[in-house]
Amino acid sequence: AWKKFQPKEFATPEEFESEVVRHVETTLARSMFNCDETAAYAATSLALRDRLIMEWNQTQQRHTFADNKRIYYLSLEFLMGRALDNAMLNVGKKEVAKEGLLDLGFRIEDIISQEHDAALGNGGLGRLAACFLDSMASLNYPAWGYGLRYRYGIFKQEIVDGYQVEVPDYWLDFNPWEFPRHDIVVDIQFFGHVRKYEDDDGKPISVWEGGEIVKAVAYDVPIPGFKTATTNNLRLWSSKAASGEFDFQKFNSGDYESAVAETQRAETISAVLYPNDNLERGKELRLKQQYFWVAASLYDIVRRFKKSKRPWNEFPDQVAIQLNDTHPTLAIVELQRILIDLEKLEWDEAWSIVTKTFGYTNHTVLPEALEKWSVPLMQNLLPRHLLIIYEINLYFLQSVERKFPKDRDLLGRVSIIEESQPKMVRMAFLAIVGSHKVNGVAELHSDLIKSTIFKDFVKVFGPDKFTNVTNGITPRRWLHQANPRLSELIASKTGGLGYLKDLNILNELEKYADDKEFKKEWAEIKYANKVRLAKHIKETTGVTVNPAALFDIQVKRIHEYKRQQMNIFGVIHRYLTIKAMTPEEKKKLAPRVSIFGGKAAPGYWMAKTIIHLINSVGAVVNNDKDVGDLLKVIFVEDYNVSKAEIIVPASDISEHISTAGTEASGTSNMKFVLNGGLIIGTCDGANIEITREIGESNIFLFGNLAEEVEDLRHTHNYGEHIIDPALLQVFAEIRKNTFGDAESFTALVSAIEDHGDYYLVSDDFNSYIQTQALVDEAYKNQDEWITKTILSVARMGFFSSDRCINEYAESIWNTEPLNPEEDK
Ligand code: 26V
Repeated sequence: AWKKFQPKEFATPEEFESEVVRHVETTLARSMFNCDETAAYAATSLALRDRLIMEWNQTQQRHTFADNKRIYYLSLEFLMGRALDNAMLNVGKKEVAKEGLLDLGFRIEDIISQEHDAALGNGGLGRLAACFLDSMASLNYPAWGYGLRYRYGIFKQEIVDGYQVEVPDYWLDFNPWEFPRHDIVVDIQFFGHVRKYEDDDGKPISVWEGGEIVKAVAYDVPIPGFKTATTNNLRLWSSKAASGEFDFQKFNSGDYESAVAETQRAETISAVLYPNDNLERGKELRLKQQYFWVAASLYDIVRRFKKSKRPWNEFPDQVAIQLNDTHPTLAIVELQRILIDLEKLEWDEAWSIVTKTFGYTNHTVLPEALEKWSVPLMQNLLPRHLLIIYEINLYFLQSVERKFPKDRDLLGRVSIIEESQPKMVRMAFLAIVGSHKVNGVAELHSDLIKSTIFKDFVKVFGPDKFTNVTNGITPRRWLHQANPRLSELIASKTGGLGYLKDLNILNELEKYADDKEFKKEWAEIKYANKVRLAKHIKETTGVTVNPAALFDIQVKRIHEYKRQQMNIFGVIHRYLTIKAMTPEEKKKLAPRVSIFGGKAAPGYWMAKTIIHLINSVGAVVNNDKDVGDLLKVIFVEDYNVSKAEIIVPASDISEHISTAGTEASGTSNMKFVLNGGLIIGTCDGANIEITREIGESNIFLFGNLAEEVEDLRHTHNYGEHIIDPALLQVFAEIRKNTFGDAESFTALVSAIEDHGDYYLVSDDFNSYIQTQALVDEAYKNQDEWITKTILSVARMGFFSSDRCINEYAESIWNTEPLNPEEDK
């Protein structure tokens, strides 16, 4: 009889140790005498992985047995970062592992830092998907993530002579966190043609024939919940040539290159993550990626549903699919195709199932980021899907016409097909029409999509189709893991780690906001975190920074709308101010370290110029004896999730300074405040709700409001455009070649002076500088500053991604958690 394997409990450090040794000696075929940190990392991960896979199996069995509605989160990006520390903390075995490893002669931090980040994402959108997976598992939702297994994640950034250089991120060399499922393979079709005929009953039939087949192979990544029995699954698809090997005939006749060409071409599909965020370029390979991933995922979801033998009309009761932006919108078309072409349902019945199944999240209002695919491209690659899109559009436009018979313009405005040359498929419109709910990611953003880009759809569908779910972050990674000492202090005052499951418990910290002892400890922890970052800065840049200085941090993708250029112009302004100060005045100024980090899309020349300017300013300021410790400018190379875990806890003030109305939410703003930093920011994205939660006196807001932006832009273009005098001074200094050849930076300056200052840097500059002066003043009063940070942390409960997931479950997915205790 089959006796179930009992995984090791890791009840004692010795038990853990013995599993590590077993993996070193058997799986890795090494001896304890040549076990270095890399091998120790590998063995530690493998030991933990054994446990995760058992829990994964039990979870899947439980979910199959219960047969509840499942959530499928489709995202082209999952920015997971490191897995080991997270796995140890979530299963509650970090202490045991720590002691076990120490006994083997290793420090756990050194082992953790061996791991390569899983960097399958660009920025906020991908990290949000990762936080959501953590929350769904921690809350016991039966949920799957579906994505692509890129061979190359986001590129590594090197700074060479002040310029960004991109290096490929080959991360799969050794990845203990994935399980290849060579038995789960799906054939994916591309190209070909559609043959139409009538069946015996005269019903029109469409068959998609010909073209080529690529195989999708599943790789599973276990997602352990925090202190739960749930381990969910992230399924990533990898592409493989259908023939498996190359063409032996060609190979034997000496045509080696074309023999491998097919294999190469198939494998290219999942080879690389597109490094643009917020810029759509309409590349065929990107469309191939999207369909490949969507078709494989839907095949998997439909197969699982069919096992239950339920009728099709119950599909939406069993399946909720959330579209992370428009990237997976083809899933709507693919499900309709499966239902009408393969399962032979009537169009209307199929379409009703489809729309009940999908929800669509919008993450940006920037017009250049809205996906559109050319009709000829789609006709060639996905001929059947294009026909279905036309039919979806026809029925949709007919319904609009019935509702608004006299409004011809409206039809053109809401059509899924843009009548341009060539015609384009508007993916956001398709996503809205094919979903039952559309949500934005912060209140302002959700209001803006209703009043701007999707205005006409509010008219057509009514306002209830649109909703808001303000983003959140997982407190497990972004507090407990990144800032263990702060977590421990909070736990000691709130009755243990329960606050990590119910973040509103942080409220209990309010009573310590004036507690002398508590404040002292609080301040010591911040200081220690700053020392840790200062050490990293020293090691990576050679610059010594004073941990007692005010750490001012802006880390995020480099983009004009996020306005790192305004920050560095502000730094130059500060530099000039310091140079003009008397020694007495200098004594009164709080020393500052301005820290930047972030990647520029490889083809985004302006963003690269901003990086160059930051580094050039740093090279001058950091070596100026007149300035000394009063100002340092640092660019942290290769900002990623694991760097963020060092940077975020070390901040005194962080910058979230996008032009109002452009940053959909932002999530690092939440991470910084949760770690006891204050923020300076515009009235944009989630900053607004953060202000509402923590109180206006605990945040430094500045700048024009979203409602004022349009008029200001109009004035720049058609009225008088006066540049802020302090900013002109900064430009004059740049022109003196103070920071190297001024010509390198003309584009940055003339975007403001000559090209309408689209992002309103000049309009907000004075307000920005003045507010930074308020920050200087406030920081001098450390006692009050600390009180502000404690009160802020105490009021951040709302921004847990657990709250977000519960809101999605209730208002979009109509699902409930599956409590494993009750179920057992
Ligand atoms: C768009 C595109 C266009 C095609 C090429 C590749 C690519 C990759 C990503 C995107 C999506 C851009 C939208 C985005 O990342 N939005 C961010 O979403 C965060 C989570 O909701 C939010 O906090 C940020 O404010 C928002 O900018």
